[in-house]
Amino acid sequence: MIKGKKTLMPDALIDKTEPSFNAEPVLDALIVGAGFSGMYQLICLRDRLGLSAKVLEAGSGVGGTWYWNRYPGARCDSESHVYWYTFDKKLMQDWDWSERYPEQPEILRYLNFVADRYDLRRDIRFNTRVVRADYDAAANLWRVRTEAGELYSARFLITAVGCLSTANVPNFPGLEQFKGDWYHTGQWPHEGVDFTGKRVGMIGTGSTGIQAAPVIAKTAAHLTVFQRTANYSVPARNVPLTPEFKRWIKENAEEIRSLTHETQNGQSFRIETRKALETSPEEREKIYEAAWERGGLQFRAVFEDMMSSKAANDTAADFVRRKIRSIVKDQATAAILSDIDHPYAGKRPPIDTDYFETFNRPNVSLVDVKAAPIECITADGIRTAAAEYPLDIIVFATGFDAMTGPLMAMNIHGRGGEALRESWNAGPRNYLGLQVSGFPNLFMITGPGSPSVLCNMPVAIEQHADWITDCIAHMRANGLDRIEAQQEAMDSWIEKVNQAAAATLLSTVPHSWYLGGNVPGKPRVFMPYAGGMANYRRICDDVAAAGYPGFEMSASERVAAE
Ligand code: N01
Repeated sequence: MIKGKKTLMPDALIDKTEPSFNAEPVLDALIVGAGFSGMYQLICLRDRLGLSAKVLEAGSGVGGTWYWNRYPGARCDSESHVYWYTFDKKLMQDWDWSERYPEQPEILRYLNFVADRYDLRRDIRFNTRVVRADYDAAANLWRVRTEAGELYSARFLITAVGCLSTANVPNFPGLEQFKGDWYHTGQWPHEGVDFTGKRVGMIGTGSTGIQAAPVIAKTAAHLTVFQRTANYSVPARNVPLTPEFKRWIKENAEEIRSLTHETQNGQSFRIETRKALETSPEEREKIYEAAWERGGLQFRAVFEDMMSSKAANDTAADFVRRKIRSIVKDQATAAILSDIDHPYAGKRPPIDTDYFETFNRPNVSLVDVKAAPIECITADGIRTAAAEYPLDIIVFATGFDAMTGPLMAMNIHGRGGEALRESWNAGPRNYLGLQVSGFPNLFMITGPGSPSVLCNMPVAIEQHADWITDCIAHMRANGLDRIEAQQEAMDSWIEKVNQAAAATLLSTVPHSWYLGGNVPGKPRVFMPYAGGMANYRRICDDVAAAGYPGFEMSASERVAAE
């Protein structure tokens, strides 16, 4: 590795000849990101295939999402018994979750446990942010540069950068003059934030804000929630796991794993086959009530037509709105919270612990910034079109430049210097979510064009990392070292992605981050593949079994001569 380069060179000055990049041996694979996906991809490539592989990670530890998102109340919305790796039976037997939904510190402990167990840290370079990646066609290598100016060369470049890792801090005028402290939930300080006695303003009521508000309200002198789009939420009903349930998980780990491979959302519950519109209003009410009591993401699975028929969805939406109005005592606040403009689960549905109940506390108030938008941040707080709110702390629960943001931040350039940013300027395009034409030997884990965020993430991650591993193994077995998605395959896959989105209500919500609606100027394109994880797995398996049609594989001269 070349050390000591603290500044980045202008492109024209970069020596792209192999020797200057080769102070460290050329790697078989370079993986970017040490969260769930990068860690597993390292295990696959290094330990399963015996390749030279390294991971570059911007953080100082493993964990990805769970390393960065340390905000109060951060907890996974998937249940713990499906939110883990399943590639190693023994690993599943050796780890115990403590609660129905694992909390951020526990997930981080789990990922550190995995890193220790498989001795991953020796091949992860921490505090290392990738700032540019170029495909060098002559050498058939990826040349990767870090913020510190280090250079890496690798045959395969694999992005494991997560979908929700580029913080979206809205460009409100005046933030720099705010005298208090401000934080984005996705870049939370490791030492935590003490809200005791403080006037806190929180902007954003997505899954994050809905988790954070009840916890912040417990210690803050006052919490003001700034809501732009009202949101649904269903109780999580988190509980400690009983010894019996823990035993049940161990005894049924394999069956649970199989089930998560069969379902379209990678969860261990199936979507019911009954239809809301064919169920009597009384029966429907009972079903919703039972799902509300049970809590969690299953609420969305109680009727088959909930996500495809607006009329069916209206019955769920109406039920949740009535619940909000029955929980929140102040009717003006209840009206703002329940004035929801999109179908239930049309945006990622949050689940919560006492979110709506929090608005009954005397130290919590709600501000409708749809009615009176935020105009600026002042030295003392937040000013909307209607009033100024004095604050000591502002929490931005304002989400992420989702899915494409982390990839764009890597500044990737493919064959002929083509920038990914340019090639995706009208929205992401790829084949199977895995590869982009013009970017040979670049694989993306759970990026756009794959089920990704519409699926329980560890299930989607293991499927992608396994597929990429099998693909590279196939290439090596056949003396091939170059793979690139073909343009026609990409075009027809994107058509399928669009068709799948159009068949659901997911694509009807203009402000959803699924289609970039939360970031000003971002192309409005529905990004994940909504055709279901089990279907997607079958499609990917079929492609592999048929010898990878849609991908062009070849041997560079060096490999051909070997
Ligand atoms: O972000 P979001 P998030 N002025 O984009 C508002 C995952 N996750 O961090 O809807 C005022 O959903 C914005 O308003 P609007 C999960 O996949 C998982 O909450 O754009 N408000 C919205 O209310 C989730 O979906 C878990 O009108 C502004 C909020 O900020 C994803 O992460 C837990 C604004 C952003 O909501 C992202 O969730 C938490 C502005 N200028 C999150 N800009 C677990 O499973 C934005 N907003 C544990």
